[in-house]
Amino acid sequence: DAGVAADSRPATTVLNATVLADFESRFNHRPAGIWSAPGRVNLIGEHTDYNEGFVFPFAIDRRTVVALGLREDRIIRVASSFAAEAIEISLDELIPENLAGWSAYPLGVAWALGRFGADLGTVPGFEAFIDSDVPIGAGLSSSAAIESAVAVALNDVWGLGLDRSTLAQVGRLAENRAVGAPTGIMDQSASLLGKADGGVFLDCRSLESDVIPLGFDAARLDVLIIDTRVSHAHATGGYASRRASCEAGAAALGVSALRELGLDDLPRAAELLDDETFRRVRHIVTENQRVLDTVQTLREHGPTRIAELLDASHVSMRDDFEISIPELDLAVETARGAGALGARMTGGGFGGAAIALTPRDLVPDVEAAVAAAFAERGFRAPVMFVVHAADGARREQ
Ligand code: GAF
Repeated sequence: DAGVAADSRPATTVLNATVLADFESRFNHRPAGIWSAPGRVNLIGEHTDYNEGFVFPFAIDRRTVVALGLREDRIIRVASSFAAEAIEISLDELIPENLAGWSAYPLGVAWALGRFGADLGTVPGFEAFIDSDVPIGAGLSSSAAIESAVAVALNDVWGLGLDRSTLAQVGRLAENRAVGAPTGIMDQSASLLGKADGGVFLDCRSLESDVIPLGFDAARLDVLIIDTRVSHAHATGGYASRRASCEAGAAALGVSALRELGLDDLPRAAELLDDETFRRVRHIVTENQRVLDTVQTLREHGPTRIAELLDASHVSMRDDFEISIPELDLAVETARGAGALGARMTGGGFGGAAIALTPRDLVPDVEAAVAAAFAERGFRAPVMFVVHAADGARREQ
């Protein structure tokens, strides 16, 4: 597979070995085990999760790995390959206000488990070492991968018996309260519920989910990631303001969440709302419909036919929700011009990556065309690689 061969990321087995060695040299004993969780890419359904709508992401073959062992006291120590210093905190001091930086992700999960049944007054402390090959800041949910890996690890060693859907809520609570990003439930759900070659069709209101076979391999299609390397920050700015617009639109239209609106409601919304709020609402309503149409099309006609829905999703994010940037628009347009069947920005927006559903043989052509177009416009060179749908969080050893 040309796309994968060009990609020099270490396999999870390599990550497992290095994380084990790093844990042992940092903490001087063997961990209780090693757990991992993948990043995700969203195929379609953007900003619909916190509107209680539908999403259709898949877990990718890039993973975060955590080696973790229990202590006999109340101390937690976390270390990682992305920071020199280990962070230490007592379980007695574990509140969101005390957490900051990268360690807010793993420590936030430990705190959030306390809200979902763990008795933080009696559980033992632990040590953890984290490593990852999920690119950071590319919109591939490196943060949800950390949260999900730590959530499954602590669920095991603390003997909590929580199911995957609950662990996704734990990760989301950590992200919202400890990290301070007002995100929805999609990323953690994809990381925990994903399956090889399957997309996670999730109803973000009921939290019911279904894994739908993607069939990309049989159709000789690849999902090419085009990472613009323009970094995005969910905790501030545009993401929160889009969320606020959706809430204002729902309130003005008398519904508890935009999920309750269908295409038929748009004429009334156009009359009642200002132009900008209306366009925000229209994106959510049409995007929810596109998720449903994508799943149905996939089931009835296979993956080639979903391409036009991906294109329509990008136009809606560019023009109505206004979360795209020139680099993402260029990536999408160039990929389509060079043979991708459909393309869209993916994730929260304002930076990050686009995806291009591309016939496998044309992946090199699309990569070359996008690289040339970025150079011509004077944009920073993008990073491109193919991803495959992979299994969700699991115990490795
Ligand atoms: C980010 C958030 F974390 C998700 O919850 C989701 O809202 C997404 O942006 C946009 O679809 O990844």
